[in-house]
This record gives sequence, structure tokens and C-alpha cells, in this order.
Amino acid sequence: MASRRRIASAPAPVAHAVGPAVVESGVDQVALAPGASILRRFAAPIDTLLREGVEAITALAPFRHMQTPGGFTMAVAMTNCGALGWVTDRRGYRYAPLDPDSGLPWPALPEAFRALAVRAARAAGFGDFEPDACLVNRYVPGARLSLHRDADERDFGQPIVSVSLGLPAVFLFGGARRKDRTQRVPLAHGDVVVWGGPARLFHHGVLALKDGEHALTGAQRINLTLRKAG
Ligand SMILES: O=C(O)CCC(=O)C(=O)O
Ligand SMILES: [Mn+2]
Repeated sequence: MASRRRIASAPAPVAHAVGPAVVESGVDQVALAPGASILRRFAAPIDTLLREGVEAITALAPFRHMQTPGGFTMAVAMTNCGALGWVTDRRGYRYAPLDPDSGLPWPALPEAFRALAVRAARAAGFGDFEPDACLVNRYVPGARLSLHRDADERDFGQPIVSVSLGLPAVFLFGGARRKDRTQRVPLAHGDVVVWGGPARLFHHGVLALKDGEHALTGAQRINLTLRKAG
């Protein structure tokens, strides 16, 4: 079961910090498993900035429903920003530097996204996260993401940082084996899930989104998944 604790400071202080250590106070952290936790509402203070970032990204690289290698169309609409973007088509899953729809590089990773992810990773115990890829997922009511592992990255020493905006969802968090028991974890606007270390390759997914309306996103949930892919 998830256990809750409030942490007064980040567990991994910044190396070579000059002056007072850089710490986060009052982070509401819920442990999911060794190496995995939720930082409740961590992104909420900059939600408008994040929403504007998503608008700017989708103006250049619109959301699209990608094809799985098996020929299914994904229910979740996706786009990317950063040096690398996650794509899937009949040829398989991979990271690509160019948007296959436009042939152009993906939009740059906004500094606000990068800084938030680095701060969240550090608060969760991963002090040297360097994201170079951000997958932007858009869920409308009924859309779901089936149980999977994030395993297309080069370095499993780097964590995954996953930011929820808009409508609430139920996150499934399992284990190393697909058949392992899954926890059903409610995720709200502003919540950030971080998993790495022993949990880096754990299975996870999202149950079908329920109907609703959110002040910032309307009838949608937006997820930002930040990774070090290359
Ligand atoms: O939407 C989420 O919370 C999870 C997204 C995810 O697992 C992924 O993009 O690989
Ligand atoms: Mn995933």
C-alpha cells in the first residue's frame, strides 16, 4: 500500500551547492514502491505556465493518434518536445529527433518543463536528472493507456517524471512482471509521479478517463512524461 510522509528537504542535496543547500520544503510525498513516489500537487503552482507551454508545442507539433506496431490506433493523442520524441508506427516504438508528420525537429523543451522535472526528480531522490525528451499525452473521456513499461530509453539509471494536469485519472502501478499486482492510484491536477532505481522498469498504465470538466484543460487530462531518452 502507498504510505504517506511529508519530507522537509530533498533527500539528495545538490552537489557543490554554494551557500545554503537547495532544498524543497513541505513536499507532500506518497511512496508507491522503493524508487517510486507521488509528489502531490507539486506542479500546481505553475499550472498555467505548463498549459501555455503545451499550447505553444501543439501549435508547432499538433496532437496526433499514433499507430502501434500491431496496427492499432492509440486512444491517447500524443506529441513531443525536446531533442528526442517518442514515436510509434508499424515499424515499432522508438525515439526520433524529427516529428514524422512535419519532418521538422520537435519543439524545444520549455525551460519551465525542464526545471520542474529536475526539481521533482531531486525531491524524489534522483539528484542528477537530465531530461532530453518530453512526451505530451492528451486523454479525453474514455481514453486509456494499457499496462506497459517505459523501456525505449538508453539509460535506465535515469528516472521517469510524469506530470498530471486537468481531469483526474486512476494510475495503475504494478511491478517488474506484467502479472504483478497493480496499485490503483488516483492522480489529481498538479500531481507528479517519479519512478526510477529499482522501480524504473515497473509496469504502469492509466484507466479510462471519466467524464468531467476542468478549469484549466476543459474535458481533458494532459500528461507530461519527461525522460532522458538518448
Ligand atoms: O498519463 C500518464 O499518467 C502515464 C503516461 C505514460 O505512462 C507514458 O506516456 O508512457
Ligand atoms: Mn509509461
